[in-house]
Amino acid sequence: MGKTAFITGIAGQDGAYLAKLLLDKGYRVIGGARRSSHIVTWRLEELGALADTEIVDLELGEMLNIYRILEKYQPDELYNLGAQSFVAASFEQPLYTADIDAMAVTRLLEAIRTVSPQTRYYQASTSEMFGKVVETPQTENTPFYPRSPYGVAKLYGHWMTINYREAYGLHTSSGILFNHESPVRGENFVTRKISLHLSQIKHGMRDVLELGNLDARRDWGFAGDYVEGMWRMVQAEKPDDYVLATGEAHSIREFIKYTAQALGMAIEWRGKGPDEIGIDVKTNKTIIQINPKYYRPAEVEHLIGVAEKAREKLGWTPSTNFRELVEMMTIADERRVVENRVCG
Ligand code: NAP
Ligand code: G4F
Repeated sequence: MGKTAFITGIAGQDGAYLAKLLLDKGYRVIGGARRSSHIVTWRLEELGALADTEIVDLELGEMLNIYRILEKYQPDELYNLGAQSFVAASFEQPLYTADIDAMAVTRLLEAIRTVSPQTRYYQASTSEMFGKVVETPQTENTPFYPRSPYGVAKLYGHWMTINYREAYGLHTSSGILFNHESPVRGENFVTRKISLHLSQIKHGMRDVLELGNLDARRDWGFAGDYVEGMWRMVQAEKPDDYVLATGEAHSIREFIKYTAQALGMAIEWRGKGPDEIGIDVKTNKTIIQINPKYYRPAEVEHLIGVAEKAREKLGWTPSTNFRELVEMMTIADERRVVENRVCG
């Protein structure tokens, strides 16, 4: 019999890629999704993982819901990917973010400790915990300095994961993952917003792309590579914490440049700060503007990670570079726009 894995946040980007990876490895995959008027299934469908994934109701705010799931399924592995994962929203909803991104980790770990202690646990930690970075590049040993309610909540979950490993001997690992993207990334995140909106502009379905800070730099990798790293952490004999990153950082401006190139467009920048605009060189129209509503109360300016420990101990390396990632996302979004398909 194959192993059973439970994935929280099955409806999200990483949930879909991980479900596909585990199904291909012969796992029984059970995914937790929030009960609402409809469950988001397009990502699983697009990756060909919907038919074989068992979806059950899971609200990470509900202790007994979590407890009953652990008691019933006794999974070999649990991947906690569910979260309020949008950094900007965490400034408006700090308490909700703390409940789902911090407290729910303790709910899961308590349920594992009580009714399913053999379950191996993966915690989706984040490079946002480095925030206002105290050293560059960042490794597992870099001190944390979170800059958003999201980063603070995730840091609590990270330390709880370590604490349950040390206190109770549970197999709990934490992946400190730098930004990872894909054609099924949520539309609010800056990469997908750019690939989708510029595709719509090219095909006359939108006039302007509105953005915030164009100078922020991120270490962007491909989600498909990163879920492989999660799985490798859980297979390791000893639980531990690992950075997954590409080791390259790029600005939002560069992401725009390469997206435009993939669409056969070119952008010319004029002006400064909130008055900066991006002009389509072919049509001479303003197609990019700054809207200060997208500025954050506290910004993370520059993240770049070193995944040397994951390479050495897990044999993990990313397979997709920045240019390939941008092209993959842009090609997928332009096709959706041309075919008039909504994926978001
Ligand atoms: P995502 O697309 O936003 O997926 C998160 C999932 O969590 C969504 O399906 C969401 O459900 C679910 N969720 C939210 N609140 C919930 C609740 N109260 N109860 C149950 N489920 C809930 O995020 P992702 O990009 O796949 O990221 C996966 C995990 O990795 C997250 O924990 C994120 O914080 C972390 N992370 C992501 C990155 C990255 O760059 N992608 C980097 C580092 C860490 P709905 O579909 O109903 O909204
Ligand atoms: O795409 P973002 O919203 O991602 P962010 O904040 O880096 O968070 C993502 O990565 C984290 C890992 O480091 C995850 F933990 C987290 O769950 C999430 O997946 O923003 C990236 C950058 C920011 O500096 C933001 O200020 O893009 C800048 N930006 C500029 N204009 C914008 C926009 N971000 C968004 N979402 N929308 C804009 O219009």
